[in-house]
Amino acid sequence: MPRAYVGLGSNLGDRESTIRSAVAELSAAEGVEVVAVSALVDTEPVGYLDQPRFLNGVAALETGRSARALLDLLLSVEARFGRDRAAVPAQGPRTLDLDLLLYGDAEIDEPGLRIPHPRLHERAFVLGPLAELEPGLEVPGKGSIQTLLGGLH
Ligand code: PH2
Ligand code: MG
Ligand code: MG
Repeated sequence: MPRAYVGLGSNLGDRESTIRSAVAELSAAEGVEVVAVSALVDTEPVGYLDQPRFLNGVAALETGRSARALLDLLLSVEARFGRDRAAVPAQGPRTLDLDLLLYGDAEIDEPGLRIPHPRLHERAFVLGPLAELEPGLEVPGKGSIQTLLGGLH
């Protein structure tokens, strides 16, 4: 079964409780086993700066679902936790953000589904938790997680 990594983010409401509940929903979903969750870290907003601080982490999953079916699950969990994609700018505040970062060693470029996640390699709040879970990780098409982390400084 492929191992997938999901970025966890929240900057509205009770951030930790939302993220923990969302991870529990992923665990309960058919065809998904949550095998590890990184530490959750408090981070400065990146990109769109005028918004509250985020809590970020990464979950490692084993899944029998296709990448597309996993993405659909992530979007449905986001929606259940009150994320309204129409209400705020794309990079703006949200109760819950679940990003499909990696799906095994797949490289996918389809409408709505790009893997590895296109901004993964430039975001410390993703690379740090990924390296905590899998220090020897290779990001398809981008190189080792350690090299990517080193390149941020
Ligand atoms: N997500 C964004 C934009 N900026 N900044 C931090 N620190 N954490 C995020 O998860 C984040 C962000 C869009 O998805
Ligand atoms: Mg997202
Ligand atoms: Mg995101």
